[in-house]
Amino acid sequence: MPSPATAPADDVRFGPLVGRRDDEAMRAFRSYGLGQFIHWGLYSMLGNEFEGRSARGHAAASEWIRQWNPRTAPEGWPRQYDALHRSFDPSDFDARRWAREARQMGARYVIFTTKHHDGFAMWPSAHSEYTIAATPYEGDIVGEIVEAYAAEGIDVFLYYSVLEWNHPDYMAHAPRTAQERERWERFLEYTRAQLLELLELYPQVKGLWFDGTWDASWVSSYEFAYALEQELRAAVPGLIIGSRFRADEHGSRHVDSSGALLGDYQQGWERKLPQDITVLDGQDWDCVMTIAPNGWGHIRDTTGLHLKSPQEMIELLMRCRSMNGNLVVNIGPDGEGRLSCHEHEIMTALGEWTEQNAAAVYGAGHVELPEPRAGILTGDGQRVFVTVLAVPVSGAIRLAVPKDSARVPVTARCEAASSPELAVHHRDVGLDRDPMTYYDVDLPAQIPPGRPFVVTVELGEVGGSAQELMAALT
Ligand code: FHN
Repeated sequence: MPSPATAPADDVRFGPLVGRRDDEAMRAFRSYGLGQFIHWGLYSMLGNEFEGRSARGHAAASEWIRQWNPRTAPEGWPRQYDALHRSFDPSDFDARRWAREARQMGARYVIFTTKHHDGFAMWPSAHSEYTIAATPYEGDIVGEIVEAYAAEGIDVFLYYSVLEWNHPDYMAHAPRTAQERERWERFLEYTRAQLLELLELYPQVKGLWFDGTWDASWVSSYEFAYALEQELRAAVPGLIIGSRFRADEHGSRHVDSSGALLGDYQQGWERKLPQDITVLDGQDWDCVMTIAPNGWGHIRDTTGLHLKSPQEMIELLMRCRSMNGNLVVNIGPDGEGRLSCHEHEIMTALGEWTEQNAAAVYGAGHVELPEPRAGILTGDGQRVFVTVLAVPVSGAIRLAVPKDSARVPVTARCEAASSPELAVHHRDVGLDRDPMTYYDVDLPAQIPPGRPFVVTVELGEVGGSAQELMAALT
């Protein structure tokens, strides 16, 4: 998110390495529309409980269960947690099935947790003993995910947490003594080695999604991180790195102290959306979203938690698109590799919806018109798409268009209706000195039940033949 600039650009030496990119990879990023986030690791085996005791309210989130408050944690915690890998053997894991379902959901990119804050590597890293290679599972989970998703045409981003709870060399504070500096240097080298290893093993990845980069130790390592970002970008040309990776020398994160974005896109939108497009300062962005209020890893017992409905997810998706962002919907498979019924329901609904309304989602973005009360606007230059969330009692949606606009609504359709053609009427109902004029689109007599639906409005020249025809009809 933008934060106030506190220094002129000249005072920032460790600011952005690249400015706003317009290469193929970033153009693809801008049109992804919908993504899938997968939080999967040892915490997935627990589902936020251990031996019948719930960690809800005692740890920040289900994937944070290792940090269970010691006052209420089970005996021997977190040692018990650190031994979970000995029985990690997901019998139902099928990367190809996940990838197929992600494609059917309409996801164009996936972000997969290679290593969360517990430090466990889901690939057989040569730089750690605490990896998938030390489990009964005989496979490389990251490798399987990368291959399966890429085969479905879904771009892969690797999530990587710098912060590690149980690494002997990790510390949250900036190193103070010579001994701490030595430990921290070792940790930095280990981080660098793992990241380069990931890119070497899986060169088809399109991006790295960093997390756990807020501690003072990492923030103060800005010079190291700056050099490492250069190395990572050189290792995979076109690699996308968001704004969570590193701070500048003044400790500013996401944007540097002069206000410039630190990375290829703004990565700060987590479980919340910008109020409106002006907040975004023209930055590329995505929003990562949980289905439960919080909790990215599997939650076995969701009793009493509000799980977002398919309708809510569709609305969030279209709000993101209306502000040129992507929505990334998180799933937290269980320790066997199974998704919950609700996750399936959300994915199926998104799939049906994005398939029917692809034009409104993928190639479309912000429209410089006031949003109608009925719903959300996206557009592609030729067309305006209204995602209708609330049907007006008038039975029509009203679009406001500047009076001097060269292109105005001429025809409209609703593919979800039994008779898709909709009438468009020019309404001269402006207020005194109103710079806008108004167009009403009659909604279908039979409103498609239970879901938001899209009305596609074709724009044409003022007074063009289509508009004259409409005028004759109305
Ligand atoms: O602490 C993590 C959390 O567990 C989760 O991975 C999210 C995903 O964006 N990131 C961190 C909090 O910002």
